[in-house]
Amino acid sequence: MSRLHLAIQKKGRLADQSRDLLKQAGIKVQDTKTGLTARATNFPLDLMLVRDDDIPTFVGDGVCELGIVGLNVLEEYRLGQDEDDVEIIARLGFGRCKLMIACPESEAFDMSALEGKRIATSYPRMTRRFLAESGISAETVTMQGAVELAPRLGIADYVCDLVSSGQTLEANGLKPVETVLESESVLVRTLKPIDGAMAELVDALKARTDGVIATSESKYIVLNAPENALEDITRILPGAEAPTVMPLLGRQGQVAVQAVCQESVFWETLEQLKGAGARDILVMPIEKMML
Ligand code: PRT
Ligand code: ZN
Repeated sequence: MSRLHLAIQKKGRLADQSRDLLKQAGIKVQDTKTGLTARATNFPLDLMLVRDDDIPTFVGDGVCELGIVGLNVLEEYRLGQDEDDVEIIARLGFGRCKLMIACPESEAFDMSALEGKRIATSYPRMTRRFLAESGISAETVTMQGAVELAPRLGIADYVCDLVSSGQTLEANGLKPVETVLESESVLVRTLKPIDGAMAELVDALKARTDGVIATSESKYIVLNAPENALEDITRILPGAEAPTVMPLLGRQGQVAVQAVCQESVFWETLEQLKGAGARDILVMPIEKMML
């Protein structure tokens, strides 16, 4: 019987969350013996545990049908290919960060300042594309790590690097000024032909991960309200289509409302619902969902 191959990061920022996603999708993974592969015991799936930079190549070559990788790594890879051999099939919402141009903290930055300057980055193709699209001619200096040190070392004037909290830039006297890419982890699939049985497994795995992503944000909400407040209440419920409305026994003009909210439900939402006339509001997590 065919088995799917999924490439994930072995160690690093995406490793735990990639494994958590599989766990939430009900897939149990055996401890690895070789350190290179790991086998799922209740789904026909083998994991390839690799460096994140190698994931697009594994998937592009068709060695793995699927991979989980940062959009930043994927885009840089794609820009180096003549033809796409990998496609994104889901955005996973973790590993969020931005690829940004940063300049010395004291500088009053303006895009034209980049003209003729040197920019240190681990993402030369994306940086060059950004510069070209902005009509700037500047030089990129490719570094594999410690990019934030480049201005202080006199290697470059600016940097183009990943930022999440911004602490690393700040500690190096730099500030982020322009966004080149907004990144998060994505599930990718090979564009190499795969046989029908394998394609079915890809769909089955994707249906499960889609369900996990949908439930992580979704909540089930139940409340009572006067019938004449229904219009307002439906408008306030975040991402809820066609809520169920039922009469309340013995309470004329009052109804119970049930809905699946596909977006986060905040305290502010509950306050607004109460303000619109809702009472006895319950918000419950959804354990599983198949769309
Ligand atoms: O060994 P391997 O090659 O697999 O791992 P790696 O060292 O290349 O990557 P890793 O584990 O650091 O990151 C994997 C992926 O996580 C990246 O490709 C991004 O998609 C994502 N990600 C999310 C980040 C960050 N946030 C991030 N903050 N990757 C790197 N950083 C760096 C950033 O460049 C800065 O230097 O972390 C530092 C701290 O960031 P601040 O802004 O919070 O200070
Ligand atoms: Zn890497």
